[in-house]
Amino acid sequence: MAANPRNTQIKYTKLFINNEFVDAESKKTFQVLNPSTEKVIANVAEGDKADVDKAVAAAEAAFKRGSEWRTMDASARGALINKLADLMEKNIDELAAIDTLENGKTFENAKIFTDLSVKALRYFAGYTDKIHGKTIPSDGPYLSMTRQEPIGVVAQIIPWNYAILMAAWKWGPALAAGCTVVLKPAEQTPLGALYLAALAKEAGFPKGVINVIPGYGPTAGSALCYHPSVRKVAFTGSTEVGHIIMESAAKSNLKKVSLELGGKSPLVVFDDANVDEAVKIAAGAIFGNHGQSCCAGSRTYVQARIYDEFVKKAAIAAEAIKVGDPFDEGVHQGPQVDRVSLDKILSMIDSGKKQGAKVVTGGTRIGDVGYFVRPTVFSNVTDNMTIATDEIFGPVQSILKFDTLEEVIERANNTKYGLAAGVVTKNIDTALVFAEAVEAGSVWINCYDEAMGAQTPFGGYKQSGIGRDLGKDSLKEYLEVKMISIKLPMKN
Ligand code: TXE
Repeated sequence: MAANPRNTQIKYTKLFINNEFVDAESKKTFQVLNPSTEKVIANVAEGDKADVDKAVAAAEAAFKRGSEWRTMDASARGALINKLADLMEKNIDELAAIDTLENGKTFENAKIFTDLSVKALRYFAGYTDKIHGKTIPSDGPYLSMTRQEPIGVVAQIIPWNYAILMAAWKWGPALAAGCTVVLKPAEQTPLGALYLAALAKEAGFPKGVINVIPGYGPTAGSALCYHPSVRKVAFTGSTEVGHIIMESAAKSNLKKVSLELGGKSPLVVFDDANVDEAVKIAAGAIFGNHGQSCCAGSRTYVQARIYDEFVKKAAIAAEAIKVGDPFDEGVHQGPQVDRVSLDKILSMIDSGKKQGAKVVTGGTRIGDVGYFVRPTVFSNVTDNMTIATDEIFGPVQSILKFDTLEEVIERANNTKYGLAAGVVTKNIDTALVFAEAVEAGSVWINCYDEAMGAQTPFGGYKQSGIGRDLGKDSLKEYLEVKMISIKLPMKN
């Protein structure tokens, strides 16, 4: 690890197949940029169909009956996952520096999320020898039981916003279940996953159990989704690509699909709340990770009586966010991940202005090098404005006004998404009625985005997804249930 984390050397830039770093068959590479400087950090091997075929073949061989992985004791599998977690912990600064270099999140946050990744792996390591079936009272003289078996070769396609955390969220349950994996990291952030692959090799995972293929979605990603030997695809990313992934699964081998997609999550502030506290929760909900969070609280509903005060204080909170070099101490917000994202955010801000919302603060890019956006607060937002319906994925808070609980429940649910929601109130009845009525996979009361540890399931209703990451619920995404019945001489 370099003394200055900005100078961290990039060691791994090739595809990881069968425990070896190899060039792409095509020998093609693509550039990974530092979003703070727009300079090239590394040229990375660009995987495509031929490489996916190799990686899937390696994962298939590793999953074959009698292989080292299949015959390994479940507890030993847990020990291996824990060993990987140990190595991540040992290299936490270097991993976090890579995350900051390629993604732009603050170094401080990158360390927090790497630590959460370690914890996620440890959580699933503990499950390896606790995955078991049932005995069932069938009719007749039979003993019936179930086995929970690994589904097989799994493709995992992840985004760039929490590159290391997403890899850990996906690997943890898949490896605990006994699957083998081919991971395709996002094209913006392949370096963290490649570093993790090197650590997995060092930990002692048998060859072929973990493979990493950097590359683009429509090429490498699509090849994985159409591959006839892939039994399951786990995806985190946009709702648009979620549709494409289901279609590929349907058109190929009906592989299982789990999807964690976009959101437009409501955070509802009632007028009995402490306004300062509510402003803080709402700012954290939308500005955390530069707004690049699928569960960001991107529709802030505030009850009419406290609306003006809330807006004023929200602007002050946004202005207090220090934007700058993500390696600098005290900086809260680095750059957005790439030019495409920057342009999308700026055009959404523009649409907000054109459709009649009021910019209370921010609304512009900062500087002309790096993809920095001033934390932005819109007031006078109405439900049909694009900034209230579409995912912005940037540091843009949209504040809407409401009057009653019934009204806000209906408006909160009036979206194709259903990932998360929050409510701030001192009234337990209000909080629980809202929490039950809102169509969302996660609901936070008097907090937001908290307790996102390995223990709690995470995923969406409606077009925010299918299935769950984390928690015990995520394991079943990687398991098949086999029923075995044995004829007995008599009914006991
Ligand atoms: O997502 P994509 P992008 C949302 C957010 C963001 C928008 C676009 O609103 O502004 O999506 O971001 C791979 N077959 N979220 O373009 O394209 C791709 O290579 C198979 C929400 O980054 O969905 C990458 O690895 N794979 C989200 C991954 O999908 C394909 C996080 C995500 O990229 C593919 C990110 C294809 N045809 C963006 N096309 C969240 N839920 O957190 C792309 N990919």
